[in-house]
Amino acid sequence: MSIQNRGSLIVIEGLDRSGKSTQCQLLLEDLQAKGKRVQLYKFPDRTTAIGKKIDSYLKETSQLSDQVIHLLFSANRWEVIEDIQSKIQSGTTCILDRYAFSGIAFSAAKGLNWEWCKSPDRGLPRPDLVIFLHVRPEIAAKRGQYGEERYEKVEIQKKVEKNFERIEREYMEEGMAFITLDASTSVEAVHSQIMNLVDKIDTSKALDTL
Ligand code: Z5A
Ligand code: MG
Repeated sequence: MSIQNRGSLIVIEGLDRSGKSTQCQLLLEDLQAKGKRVQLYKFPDRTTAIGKKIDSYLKETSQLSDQVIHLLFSANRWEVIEDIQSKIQSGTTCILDRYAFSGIAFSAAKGLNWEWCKSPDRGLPRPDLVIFLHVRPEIAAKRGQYGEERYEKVEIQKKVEKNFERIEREYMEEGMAFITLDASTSVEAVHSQIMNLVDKIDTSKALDTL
């Protein structure tokens, strides 16, 4: 199959409760309604053996060192990446609900070295488009289920927000389409901005790596 027929790789990132999963689902349904082949992946994928360890860490029923949990989040991406790559090659668009950028932003917020945080995800496919949903942590904290898991505290989210700003700067300098959207508006308004960006993706180039 020629590169022109490959699917695109779209990542939705954002702070906690910024509406990532809501928007991923709407994007999936919209693309499916247009007759496209599309698959949604969520990170962390809590269904695998590694994912179950991550889930218990997030629910604070187990403790792990900062380095170990960082590597587990990365391993949780590597364990499905062959599947994602083959889907893309066969023309299926893949939507990722969080990706390596969350890994860097959260682990660096705990004080881990920036470059060390980036290194285990090097070699993963580079997205065609990253959309970062921005909501002020104080507003996100008022949304459903906030505060139930380990990182759902406004102080941590503020550090994570700063780290995402740095991530955006660094990857944009490398030419990545990393776009921040104001996600404090309505679900429909955010969705229509996402569709505008997705419509402009150019899949004529081969996917690069992170
Ligand atoms: N983490 C990490 O440390 N390292 C990594 O490598 C990765 C992740 C991949 C769990 O992630 C934690 O793992 C996360 C980062 C860390 N910790 N934190 N914080 P997760 O993705 O599994 O977390 P989650 O439990 O799914 O929450 P979430 O993804 O942050 O929520 P969301 O997907 O962004 O939001 P939502 O579920 O779509 O919506 C939340 C609520 O807001 C819901 O009631 C909606 O109806 C409502 N909502 C949505 N949109 C709107 C608008 N526009 N207006 C008003 N209300 C809205
Ligand atoms: Mg979610």
